[in-house]
Amino acid sequence: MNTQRFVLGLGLGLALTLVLLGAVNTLTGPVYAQTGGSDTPKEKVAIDGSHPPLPSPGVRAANAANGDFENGPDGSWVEYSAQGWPLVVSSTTLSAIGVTPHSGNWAVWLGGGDNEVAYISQTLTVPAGQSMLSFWKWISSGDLCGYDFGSVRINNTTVANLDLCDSANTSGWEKSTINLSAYAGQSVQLQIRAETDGSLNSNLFIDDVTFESASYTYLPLINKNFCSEFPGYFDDFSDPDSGWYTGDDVDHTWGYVVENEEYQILLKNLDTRLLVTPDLVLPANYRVEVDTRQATSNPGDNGLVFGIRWGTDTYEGYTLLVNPDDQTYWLNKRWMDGSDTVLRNWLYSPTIQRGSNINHLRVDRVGSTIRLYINGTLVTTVTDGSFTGGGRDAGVVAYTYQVAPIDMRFDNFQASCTP
Ligand SMILES: [Ca+2]
Ligand SMILES: [Ca+2]
Ligand SMILES: [Ca+2]
Repeated sequence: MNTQRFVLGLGLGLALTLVLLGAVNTLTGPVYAQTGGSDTPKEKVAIDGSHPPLPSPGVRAANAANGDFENGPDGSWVEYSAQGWPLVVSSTTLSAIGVTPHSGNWAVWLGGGDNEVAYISQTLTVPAGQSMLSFWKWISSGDLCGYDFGSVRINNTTVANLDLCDSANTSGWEKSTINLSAYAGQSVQLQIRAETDGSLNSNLFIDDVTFESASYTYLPLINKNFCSEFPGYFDDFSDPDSGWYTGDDVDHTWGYVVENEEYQILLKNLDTRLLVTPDLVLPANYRVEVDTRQATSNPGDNGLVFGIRWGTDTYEGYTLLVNPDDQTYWLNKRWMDGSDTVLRNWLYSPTIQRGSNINHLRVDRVGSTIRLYINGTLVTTVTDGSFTGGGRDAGVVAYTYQVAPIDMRFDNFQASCTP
């Protein structure tokens, strides 16, 4: 999806049927009271289990053009060689030197001679949900370290160095991954480069340049609460270029509302829902909070997602929804296979502001404990050992409920450490 990572239409996979009076009977607190409403049992929107279509394909398709080089030298990549050599080369050329492309029949050959400066470059948008640049490299050098160099540059700033020397030889294809989340959502110039000195040859072969989800890189950080390495995240949406996804399709519109300095999820039809994240890499213990409101009188559900880990066209994590119409909240966890486990099933809380008033939602995740706060009041504490460890993502979400369209707004989205 992702955005992959960042935007996905959701399917609950469960029929969410709620009889409010039944739920109220289980409460020991205030009796359910709803002014202007009906005491007759209501149903949440029944979900038929089918997934709504994913948001527009453009959201997730922002990979490098001709990233596998299978179109040959089609101009997608600028090629520069001080020696005037072609850089996107075919397997015919490569097989002569014992190299097989990582994919297909084409790859990039940088270096291969003395006093060479060579690079391929392309202007592209770093996908906000898939800001991990990945590529396959093959280093073959006869030099000592310190003379020939490879690098990856963004806007002519080096973001990664590759030593081209004997002790760095890969003896085959090896994958590199570089975190470009600092550039998420931005149009940048990507350059992959090699420079050689006056003796002892070095080669850098490149293939399959693409972007991936940051979640693939979380493994080494599991169980490490790298709070000191997490600077915190805050967005008041005053800058419409702050990197959140924007888009529009038949069921959803998502993006900045510039005049209000808010982020919007507009759901146009029933049985639709959307979650969006800014591609966070959270520490193991964290706090996520946001201000939510429904901008029209049409009621729906809005909330937070957290503990998110993205897969290919799917994700796992928690969803907190608040319904400002009937002052209820719901917490579930969704597994990577799309199944759900409901942890709190539409419980009433008088702290939830009704109508179009702002609700401040906050989740504290500490170890296996989840605390949910609404407008500063602790409404529930959940012990659940799933989706723990560092490296997970969080964001905002909206669901339709009974009527469409609904227009949900989000502001002051914040993530911070809770050591
Ligand atoms: Ca290829
Ligand atoms: Ca050299
Ligand atoms: Ca704002």
